Amino acid sequence: MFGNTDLQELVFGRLTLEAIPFHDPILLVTFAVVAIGGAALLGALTYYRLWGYLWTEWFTSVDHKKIGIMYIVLALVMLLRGFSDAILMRTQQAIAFGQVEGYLPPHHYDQIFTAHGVIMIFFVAMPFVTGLMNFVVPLQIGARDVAFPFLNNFSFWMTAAGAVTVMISLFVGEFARTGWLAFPPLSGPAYSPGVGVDYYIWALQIAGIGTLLSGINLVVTIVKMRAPGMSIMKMPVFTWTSLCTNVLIVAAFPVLTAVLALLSLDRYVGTNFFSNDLGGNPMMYVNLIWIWGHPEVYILILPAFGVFSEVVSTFSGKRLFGYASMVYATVVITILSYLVWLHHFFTMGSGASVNSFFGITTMIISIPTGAKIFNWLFTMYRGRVRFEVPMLWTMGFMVTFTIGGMTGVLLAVPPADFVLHNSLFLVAHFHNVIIGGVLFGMFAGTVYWFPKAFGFKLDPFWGKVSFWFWLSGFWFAFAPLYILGLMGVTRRLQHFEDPSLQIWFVIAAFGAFLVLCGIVAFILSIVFAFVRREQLKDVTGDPWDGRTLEWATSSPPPAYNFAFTPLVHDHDAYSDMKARGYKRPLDGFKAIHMPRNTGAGIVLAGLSIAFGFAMIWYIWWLAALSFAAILVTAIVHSFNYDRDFHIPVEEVMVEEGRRTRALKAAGA
Ligand SMILES: [Cu+2]
Repeated sequence: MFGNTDLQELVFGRLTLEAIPFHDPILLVTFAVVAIGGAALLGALTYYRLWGYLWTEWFTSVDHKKIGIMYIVLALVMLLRGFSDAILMRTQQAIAFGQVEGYLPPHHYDQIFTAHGVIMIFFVAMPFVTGLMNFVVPLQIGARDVAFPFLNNFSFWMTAAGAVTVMISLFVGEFARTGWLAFPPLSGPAYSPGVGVDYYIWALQIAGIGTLLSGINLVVTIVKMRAPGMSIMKMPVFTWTSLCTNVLIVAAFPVLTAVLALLSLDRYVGTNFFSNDLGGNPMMYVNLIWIWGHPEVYILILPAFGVFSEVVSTFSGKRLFGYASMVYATVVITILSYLVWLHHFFTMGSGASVNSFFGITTMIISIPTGAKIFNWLFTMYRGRVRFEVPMLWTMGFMVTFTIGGMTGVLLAVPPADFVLHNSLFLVAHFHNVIIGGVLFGMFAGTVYWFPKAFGFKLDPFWGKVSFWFWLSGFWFAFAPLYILGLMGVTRRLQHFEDPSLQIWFVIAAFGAFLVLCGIVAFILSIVFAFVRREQLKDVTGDPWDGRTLEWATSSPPPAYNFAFTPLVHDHDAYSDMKARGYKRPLDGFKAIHMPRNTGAGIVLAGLSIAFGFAMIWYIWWLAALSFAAILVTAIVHSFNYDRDFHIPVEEVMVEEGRRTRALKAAGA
């Protein structure tokens, strides 16, 4: 079969049996676990005849609520992968001192920190944020769905396809060893001739299409599909932060696509955009990728800020303090986030004037951010604060993120950054703001809106356990890194000589173990929610005494969200409706126009994986074939006119009647 090298190359490109890591015990064990777990899952789905249900009700669904839930499931699954990489790194750094080499050789360790960063940002934080926005925004603005339902389904599957491409690199070939931003010339063909960087490029390009399209989708939805009366200064704060986030996605992600395309040209056709010679300029790559990279961190944190605004005002039982200043702060942060990117490489040598400019703009960002913190505190002031689980995550955020923000301002001082650049202090800082900010925000939002999505709350006991393990685990894991960074310890080291440092890495490893307990407890809070759903059930549709429009619907909301498009008078639309004595309509229903589910999204994403894999391994016939199939599928779908239907008025009446009766029975 592999006798004739030309034929072999023609058919399999550079893919050979050597690509399968039979020699690596860690990967063999991982493969065995994934294979057995996967087989068990597939077997159970087949045995319980769930494929049909999954295909028609979920995989092909164009319902923003279901797509939102699928994004969050993807984020939680990838969190397990991304966190197992973290545990591998923490244990290696806790033991690899002096004569002890540890169990991860350098080339494997480099892949792990690269994959960890890529997965946590692109396949955990991004799907988490996009999932929450997808589920909540149309409900908050009184819309039936997003502007482009099919595009929404396709965007989700392209994100999932990117995640699958990264996972394939675990068992076929290798992943990049360059760090999560793949700086050239290390990521160029001269220093990374293998498939690792190509996996990186194609996984991000495929997922990037999904992200950009969902960004466009949500911007159009928020601008064009708000309920009557909801002027922009009557939009809920979560919707405002989502609007700014998606504007940043539309502005920043094309830069990532372009810079990765230029790197691909260097790798595939031998151009010299980012090489060290022949006119290439590696720092151009670093500038371009951080022109995307810094807005990216605000793409992640702004929706979390939106979650905290909703949670604080709901659980303080008060209007949000300083609504207008909250909106202005969000817009100012959005604009400034595009003017700070060079603080990621003050050490490039661009001179005092340029560094001072970027140092000052970076410090200025802390002002609108600080304004938000004070607005949340003033909202709680004299409020009847209920410390339900979402509020616990919010309190944890306020303390943790503020400290992370302060170390950020410290790093924004170029002379200080010259000392701390690429040290463990920097690693502690960005985990401080991403875990303490984005992740705590996503957990708060998930616990807050879960009863809206499923009709029952997450288990509060395990929810609280998860919070306390995460909060204590975070500080045990990263406080030592701040200290090690101040002692000059560099990031991304696989082995150490100085034994006096070891105690700090052991404490950090203990912290990672506590976070693992936090993850397990979070999963248990979901499992026990389903087990105890009768006790945790909420028929009112408003388990927290919410203030914004999504709480006016029942839980879970009907596929069409609202039988009648609501009229809005205030950004706390639902509290206002309740104050005006809002009564659910009992008649006057109409048939409702709805888009039909379609399999085109998942098929196109599947073909994109095949195309990416073929490009990575130089299997040109497969690349051409899959590309042609993508074009044909897209064209066929565009001619499929049977794309929508009407829910008959009788069905709407039955649905609304059932809900009105349930509410009455609950005394709501
Ligand atoms: Cu930055």
